Amino acid sequence: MKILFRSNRLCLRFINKNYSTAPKSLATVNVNGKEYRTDDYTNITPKITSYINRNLHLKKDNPLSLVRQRIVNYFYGSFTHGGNPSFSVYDNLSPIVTSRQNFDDLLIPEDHPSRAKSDCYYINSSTLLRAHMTAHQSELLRAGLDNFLMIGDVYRRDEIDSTHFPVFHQVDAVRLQRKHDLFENHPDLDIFEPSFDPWNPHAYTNSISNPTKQSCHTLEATKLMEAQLKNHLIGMVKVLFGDDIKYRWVDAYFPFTHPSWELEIYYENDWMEVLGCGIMRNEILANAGPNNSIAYAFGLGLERLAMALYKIPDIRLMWSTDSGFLSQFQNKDVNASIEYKPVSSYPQCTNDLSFWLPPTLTIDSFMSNDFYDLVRDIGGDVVEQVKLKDKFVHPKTKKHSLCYSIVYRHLERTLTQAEVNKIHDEIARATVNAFNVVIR
Ligand code: FA5
Ligand code: MG
Repeated sequence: MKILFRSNRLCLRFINKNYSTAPKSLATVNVNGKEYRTDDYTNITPKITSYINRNLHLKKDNPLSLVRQRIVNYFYGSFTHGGNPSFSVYDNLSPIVTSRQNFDDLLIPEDHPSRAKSDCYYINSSTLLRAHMTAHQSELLRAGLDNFLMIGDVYRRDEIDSTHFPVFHQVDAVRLQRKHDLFENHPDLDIFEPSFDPWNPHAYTNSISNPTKQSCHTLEATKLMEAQLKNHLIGMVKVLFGDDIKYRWVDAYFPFTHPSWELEIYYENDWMEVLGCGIMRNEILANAGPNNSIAYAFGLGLERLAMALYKIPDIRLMWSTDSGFLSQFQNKDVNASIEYKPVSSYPQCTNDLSFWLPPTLTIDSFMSNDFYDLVRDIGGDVVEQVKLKDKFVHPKTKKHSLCYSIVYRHLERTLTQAEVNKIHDEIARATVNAFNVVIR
């Protein structure tokens, strides 16, 4: 899943039955040393639980940590207040959050596809592994903060390839301004339209039907915030990649910002989305406390930036504990230019898996993310990619069939065909058990 909050995500996924690798018979599950009750939402797997506390973003020699430090330095250096950095940094917040934090506080509608079991790792219906760092925005605003960065690991059920992993890292930020900060030299200008009373925000229905601004905000405040937001982010990208970096802004949609944009950079002959951002919905600020203010927010992916910056070809390498990988980032100045050199490239091994779906399932209703989780649980990190190779409906029996290619490759040694076959057979057996399919 590349885009969590685009409005055009298919809702079709909702109607399907979910496969979960979690042991259903248990009434509780232990996550990070704490027992949680399970229910029909529980789909967190032991494999996923094992990533909690790895904290790659804080490990000294990990490329993610180098990029994190450069971003933090940029924000510390660019914004000071009386000589002190005006941004505070939270990089140690627990990834276990409530659905209120991850969704409700951010105005994400009840039926929004990003809440689906097929997209998130739920501990139970009210608790999940955060799917984005924005989950902490409201609690930090409630605590009285106005300029802050939230950095950590996020969890999403997703496809498998060189740029997707179910655990990745985000830097999220909020920068809040009051009238006297924003319009220091223009006391005649205001944040809010005269029809909106910031001291009584709930008496007003804030509309986002105008693409340029929220109805409660003035055009001047929105445009000034947009200019600051874009300048700050382009400044950051230039500090990382140099002044010549090619970039473009794309209009976007997030339930918690309006207007919203995504920033893409040109990398390896293609545009790559690196962050989402926008002007925070005023309802979120009003609910969390700081009225009479306007804020921008953004969220970026550390892996994408690290891959582009250090020319790291595969996202799984970030998790490597191999000294051949880590030594390339060891004892380096955070600003050093580093180009990753593959330690060695081991051969791939591709095995196909074809099966007939049971009469209750069709090609469209088969939950591919459930299948990907199963493959990952059994194959572990030697699974480099799973791709749908073929779909077929039998003309007579009308039975549906799918064929997936599973690409196996170890990052640190050569896999033998016998080893791969053993894993592949296990995946086939588990697929039969989980989905009631018949192997072709
Ligand atoms: C979000 O997660 C929003 N919370 C970002 C945001 C915050 C918008 C605050 C507005 C205000 P999105 O799903 O697009 O949005 O992810 C943000 C970034 O995370 C992406 O631009 C990308 O850099 C990174 N990202 C998303 N999915 C993956 C993935 N599967 N693997 C690696 N990086 C990813
Ligand atoms: Mg996106």
